[in-house]
Amino acid sequence: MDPNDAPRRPSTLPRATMSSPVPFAERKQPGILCLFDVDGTLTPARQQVSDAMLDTLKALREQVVIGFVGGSDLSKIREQLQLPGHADIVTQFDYGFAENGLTAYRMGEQLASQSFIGWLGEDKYKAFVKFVLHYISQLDIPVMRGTFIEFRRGMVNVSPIGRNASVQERHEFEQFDKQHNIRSTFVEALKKQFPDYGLTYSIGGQISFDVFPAGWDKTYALRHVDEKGRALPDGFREIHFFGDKTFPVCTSD
Ligand code: M1P
Repeated sequence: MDPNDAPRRPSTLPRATMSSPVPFAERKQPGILCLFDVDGTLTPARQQVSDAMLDTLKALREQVVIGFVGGSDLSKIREQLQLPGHADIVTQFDYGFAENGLTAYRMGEQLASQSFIGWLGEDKYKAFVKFVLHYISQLDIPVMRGTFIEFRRGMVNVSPIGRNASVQERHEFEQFDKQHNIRSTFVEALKKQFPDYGLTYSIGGQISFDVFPAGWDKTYALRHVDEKGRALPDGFREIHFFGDKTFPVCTSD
């Protein structure tokens, strides 16, 4: 389903919250986990989910175990997936993975996680931030807004135009970037500057790229559901991922 096509129910209309889900082993098709990317998959980029999409997911949840895997932090994902009158998103989905799984929930309970800054260390991070801000200050792009670096638990998100860009400005930057390769050139400069940092750069959205330790991409979320091919702890025999952009990522080493 194209999330743009789905009709929107008025936000004031009260809706029943999700009743308690049946245990994983009692789903109609047990042993199957379906994970969904957020931007461009469950919702248009940075916009709200439709009622039609939530209804579809609710019906799917009767069949299989479902989860979302977003790159953004949980509060941003809530802005997109949480519609008025619905239960909290970490209970509407069996698994909720924000920041690629660095913030993780199973059936509404938070799971243990690591942090980007703990992994990289303050000194290396400071050198990285200084380089990024200097690089952006030298760019000549049509529009610049605010929040050029967003510090998240599991990654940093770098945006040449700034994360405060409006929806219209996002679309324009995306087109500009397609012509001028602003983000891919930026990533190459970072890889050259920090070859030994062990970082991965992922250009997944419209106006930014994510930076995280190698291996901390969306596959990180699988650490919470499966370990080295052995299905732990929930015994999944199939895990399906649905996403709009499934390109190889660029690693600095
Ligand atoms: O889900 C893809 C990306 O979506 C957003 O990117 P942008 O703001 O550039 O459209 C960000 O949340 C990013 O972290 C995420 O990877």
